[in-house]
Amino acid sequence: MAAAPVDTPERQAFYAKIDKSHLTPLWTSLAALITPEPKSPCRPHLWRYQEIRAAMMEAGALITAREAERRVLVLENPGLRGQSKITTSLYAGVQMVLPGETAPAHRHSQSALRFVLEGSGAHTSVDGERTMMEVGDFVITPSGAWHDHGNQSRDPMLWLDGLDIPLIQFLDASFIEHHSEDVQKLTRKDGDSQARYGANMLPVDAIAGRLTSPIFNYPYARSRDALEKMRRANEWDSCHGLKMRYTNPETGGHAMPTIGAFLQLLPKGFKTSPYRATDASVFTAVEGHGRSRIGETLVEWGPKDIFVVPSWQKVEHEADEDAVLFSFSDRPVQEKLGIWRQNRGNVQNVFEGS
Ligand code: GTQ
Repeated sequence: MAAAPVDTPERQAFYAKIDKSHLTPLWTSLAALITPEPKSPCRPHLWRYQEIRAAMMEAGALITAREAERRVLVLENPGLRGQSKITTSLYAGVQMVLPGETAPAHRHSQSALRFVLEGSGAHTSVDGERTMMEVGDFVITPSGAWHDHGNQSRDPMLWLDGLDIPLIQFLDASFIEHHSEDVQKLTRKDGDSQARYGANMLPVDAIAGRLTSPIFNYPYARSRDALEKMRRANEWDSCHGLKMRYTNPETGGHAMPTIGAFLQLLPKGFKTSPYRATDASVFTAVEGHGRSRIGETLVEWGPKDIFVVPSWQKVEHEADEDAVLFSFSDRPVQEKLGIWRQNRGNVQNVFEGS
């Protein structure tokens, strides 16, 4: 790598002079701008669910879902404090809706996912259809879709929110609109999108043009069952165990254009080979206990704990018992731009990538 040119009094005087014209030399910052490999301020970190939950219960006594609009505690990466980011491109938070509460209808440019952590039978409505949510369900809200959340069950409901807020902020493309009613009108029966798109069939004239999946709840029972059925017949991937991607049935692509989501099974005693990829990932355990080495950091996880693996840091997972991990990342964005890369095992980085 070329060394940065040295500073001389003449050069410094020149930099100071052109600074007034909003000009700056490239040669003093080139090495920091175009790095030989990803260098992120994003750090590995784990949040214990019990700690988040305790804080959330306190928040529940301080503010209603209606007043807050969304009663969420944001998971801020320790390397990115004050920016509402869990990775450089993605936002994550834990949201709580208490029995009887409504989080009022709005729509925005940002795409959102929910992964249910606790509770049963609260609902979210997306573009005129309601879905009941259970632990482990993966629920999406496309860019521009009206959505409101409600809880008519007896227990608090908590879920992990993942949004592309930092990405949309970076692009200066954010819009939000508030509905005239707190609760949008339902125009479709519960289960309608599942019936039309979730049976390995499509409406006859379906056009594969939509960027977001028309299915907006991927129930845990079905995803888990798929992993269970595959476990004996399929070979374990040395880096991932058994890992599946949530898809848009119209295209076979990711469920959303900006956020990819995954569910993986790690059998008891399984230790994955080192793996790294350019998409930083947010993980939460659904079942089981284990640990992950992320670069130099070791995190011990159990159900509902949330942890983050920064871009290009080597990760190895180990499960003490059969474990299921949910994860999400900006992989669809990087794939579309042709910049996504991975290294499997101890293969060294080569420019050709994967
Ligand atoms: O549920 O619509 O965590 O708009 C952040 C922004 C959740 C939501 C968040 C949101 C939502």
